[in-house]
Amino acid sequence: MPGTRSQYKAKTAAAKLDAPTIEGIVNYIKKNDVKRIIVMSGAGISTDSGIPDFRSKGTGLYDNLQKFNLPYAEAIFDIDYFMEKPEPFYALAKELYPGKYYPTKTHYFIRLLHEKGMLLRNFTQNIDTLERLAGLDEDLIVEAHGSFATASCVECKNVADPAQVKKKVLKGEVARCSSCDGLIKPDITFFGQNLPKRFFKRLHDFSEADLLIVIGTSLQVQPFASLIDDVPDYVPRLLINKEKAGDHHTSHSGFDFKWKYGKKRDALFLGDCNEGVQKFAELMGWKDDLESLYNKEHAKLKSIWEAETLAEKVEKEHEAEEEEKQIEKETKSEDEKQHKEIEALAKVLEEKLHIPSDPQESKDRSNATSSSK
Ligand code: CNA
Repeated sequence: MPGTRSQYKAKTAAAKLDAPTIEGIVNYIKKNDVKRIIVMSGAGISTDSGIPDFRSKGTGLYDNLQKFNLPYAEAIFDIDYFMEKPEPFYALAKELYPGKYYPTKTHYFIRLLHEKGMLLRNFTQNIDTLERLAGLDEDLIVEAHGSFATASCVECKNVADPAQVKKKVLKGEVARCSSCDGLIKPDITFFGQNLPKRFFKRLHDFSEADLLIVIGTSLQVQPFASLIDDVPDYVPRLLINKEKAGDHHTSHSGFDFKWKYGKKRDALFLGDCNEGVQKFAELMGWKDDLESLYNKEHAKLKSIWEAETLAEKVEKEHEAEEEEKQIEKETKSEDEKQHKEIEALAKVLEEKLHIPSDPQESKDRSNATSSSK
């Protein structure tokens, strides 16, 4: 049921920020019963874990694709190009594959929002699965561009065994379908492909949000970028990013950081996202919560990965030992075989040349031969 005009006006008045900053947003949260925050995130929240983003000058993937000899940078994520030449994507996938990257403070900040009962949903463009790794429930995440978590055949759509795909990717080899030999592709959305069904199913979340936080994205990929306009007009929006994005000077609607039209609902933190969320947490009185959640979970993951690395090392050593034993066994049986062959040959020669196998007999025979002369 839509509300009345006065309700709408009341909401609009309440939503006005007293400053276009994180402080302004935190004051708004404290004054209002904010419980349905949507976080829209992008590659910028994972750069601190070591995964490059697309567009950062110098460090972004698009500035570092020369080795793949692509016709244009985006081709590496283009479905038509992939069908023709999957190798560059697979080479890149090896570098980006989940498993050795830790979630950042920003990922844990999103989880903290949930633990504080304030997160409605995290719409992420990221494919690195770090939100899951940070312990956020799957139900709270919308992976708008898919992820590396699953993979399927581009021809017959059969779901591939994730362990097999991982093995192939880490070896830098192209995975093929076991039933039709078609190309296997991790279920990340390429240019030219539809977004996952779940993305469209959850779009109505935006009309229920009471705050939008956009972190670490250049807001250049559609339709994701225009979701910032899907929250109601009275809902405040905060961008935390190293550069301005989604500014209404560069797109039709978008953010209005200058408050030129008096909406007073957009706020900006220009800088590193981990610093931004730390400031946010501090102003909310959650500084220690964020710190301890990050430290605890980071240490937990570290010990799991160290144990896994150790187990892999032991397994590899065991495999190497087994291989060595096998080679030794084969060499031994080869030696025995040769020995037997030599013995058999010697026997044939003895018989042909009438050489006695007993050396004494040979001596006797030679003595006999010389005395008879
Ligand atoms: P993008 O276009 O590369 O933009 C990233 C934005 O983040 C830029 O505006 C940067 O200035 C900003 N940024 C980078 N580091 C930080 C930081 N530490 N603190 C604050 N801001 C920072 O990436 P988008 O996410 O906007 O583009 C969408 C693409 C990127 C999606 O299709 C993703 O699949 C794709 N992508 C994902 C990953 C990943 O999963 N980690 C990595 C690379 C690309």
